[in-house]
Amino acid sequence: MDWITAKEYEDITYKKCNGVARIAFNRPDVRNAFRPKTTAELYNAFYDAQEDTSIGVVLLSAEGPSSKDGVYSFCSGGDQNARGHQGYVGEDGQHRLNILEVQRLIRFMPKVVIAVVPGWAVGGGHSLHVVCDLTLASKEHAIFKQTDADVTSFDGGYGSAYLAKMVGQKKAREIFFLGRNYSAQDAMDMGMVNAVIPHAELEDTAYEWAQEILGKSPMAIKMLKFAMNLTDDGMVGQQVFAGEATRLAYMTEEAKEGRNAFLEKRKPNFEKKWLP
Ligand code: S0N
Repeated sequence: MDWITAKEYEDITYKKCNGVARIAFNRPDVRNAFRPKTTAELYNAFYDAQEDTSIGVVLLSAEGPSSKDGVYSFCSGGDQNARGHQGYVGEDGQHRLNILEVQRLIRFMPKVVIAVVPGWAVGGGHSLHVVCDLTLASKEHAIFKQTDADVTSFDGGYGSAYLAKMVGQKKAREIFFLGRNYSAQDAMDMGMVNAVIPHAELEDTAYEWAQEILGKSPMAIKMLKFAMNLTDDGMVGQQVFAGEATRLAYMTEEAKEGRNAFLEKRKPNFEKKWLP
């Protein structure tokens, strides 16, 4: 694999290779906690991947291990040093909750996003893996944990409610109310991880899964993602799915006739093709 750096950032790395984008947290000494700069960079990179028509799959991974103690992490959530009284405070002094914008971009982007979890996935980092389409986890080092109730910084959206759809109500409540550590195998048994992978093979396996997905119909993958999102996303889910239905309609002769008739100031001739 010849990963090429797509853009230089401070808190993340961003690379591309053969239709795959890899976005990785790069603050391993603080267990890859995100501060406002991190979330702004994540949003920027995810948006670039969304807009790049050569990219079909995005890996959300993490650099590491920590230079201090050799521990691997995916993400430990919001950086508690940056937490103010109304959100996380950036260099501009504003209080933001902009990880939620990153979550929405992952959720609604018409491409598959795979969480590649090499170590700790905690708090808002746990929520990020939940919102990704698939999760692959390191057999030896991945640990899943919800500390939101310990630090009064809780995700009442996808991180908890969607998790409950994924693992069931009782397990989701256990994860949040007790805040225990779960191994990659525990997480797979609960249904929130797709595969447990030996650590040394994790990144290569994620790339292979991405290549397998890239062999499928882009249209089908996109419509299936949006269809599976729809029931949990209410009117926004319908809007996203319906937008793609409109795009498909644009491709028909009927739609071209509708547009042309308007531009040519004449009545449209739809040839009365009312399919059964
Ligand atoms: C990850 C844990 C369990 C790892 O434990 P371990 O291995 O014992 O390491 P530590 O010694 O604790 O940590 C090593 C160094 O890393 C620093 N550090 C770790 N996590 C953070 C962090 N989140 N913020 C800042 N620093 C962190 C440690 O301080 C230590 O530094 P040194 O070496 O200098 O001592 C363990 O570290 C842990 O429990 N971490 C905290 C996890 C946590 O509580 N995270 C926040 C939980 N809440 C959220 O993330 C919710 C945020 C969110 O998504 C959200 C939700 C709704 C609305 C908005 C938002 C939003 O964020 O915008």
